Amino acid sequence: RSLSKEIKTAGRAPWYNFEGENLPIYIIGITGGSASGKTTVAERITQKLDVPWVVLLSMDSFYKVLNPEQHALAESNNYNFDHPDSFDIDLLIETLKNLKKGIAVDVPIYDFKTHSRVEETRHVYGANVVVFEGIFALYFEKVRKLMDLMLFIDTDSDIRLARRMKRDIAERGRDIDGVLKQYTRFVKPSFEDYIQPSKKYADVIIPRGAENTVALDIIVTHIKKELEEHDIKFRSHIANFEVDNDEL
Ligand code: UZR
Ligand code: MG
Repeated sequence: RSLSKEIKTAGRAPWYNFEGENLPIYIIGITGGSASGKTTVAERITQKLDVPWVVLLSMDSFYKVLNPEQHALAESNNYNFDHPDSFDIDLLIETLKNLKKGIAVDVPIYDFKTHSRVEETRHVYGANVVVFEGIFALYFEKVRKLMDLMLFIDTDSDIRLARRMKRDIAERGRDIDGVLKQYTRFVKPSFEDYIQPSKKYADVIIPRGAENTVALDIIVTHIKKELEEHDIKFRSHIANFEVDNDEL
């Protein structure tokens, strides 16, 4: 009897074992300053991992819905989107905890134009690996406790500002003055007060970001090794199960 056949006939998703217990789900947290390359690194890791169920989660999905007053502030670039309080951390923790247990989740889709959640959600069935990226991915202790691997992307602030400028002007309809104002008022202080200090929790610090292919290779090799160890535990569990069955 092949293992994969058993899983199929058992009619369960592969992140459960035969006793219906959850297999360990591996959660990777990626942080770094704005425009450091978090999203790109998360995508590269996802591509290179080559396991069936990898889910990419962005902290952007967990922005709080703004009330009319905050909405007005946001319209005039006076709302601080770079503060830990602007995220719905309870929902984030609930989502990560459910994924960790192999339970399907509905991830909100945030619309930056209306500063609210659109009606549809992104239904995520479950995963073997979750890659979670965001400016405060390593900031909250309760979130860190759910992580199996924590990465900090260390990209120079001049490079980050240049990228942020390009991105915000090209994709977010901002102008130079607006970007610089937001950067000095919110983005830079947030990096210094909250993001940079979260570096101390990282298992690995990646200089430069996605262009650092050596770092990415080393990290992916490590994750694959960890996953294999999980898998070996899984297989030996199945082996014991079969021996018990034969004895009956
Ligand atoms: P990263 N942000 C936007 O401005 N618009 C969006 O649609 C999504 C995000 C900004 C957000 C924060 N603040 O500074 C930054 N604002 O993106 C974090 N306003 O995202 O880590 O990708 O730079
Ligand atoms: Mg991003």
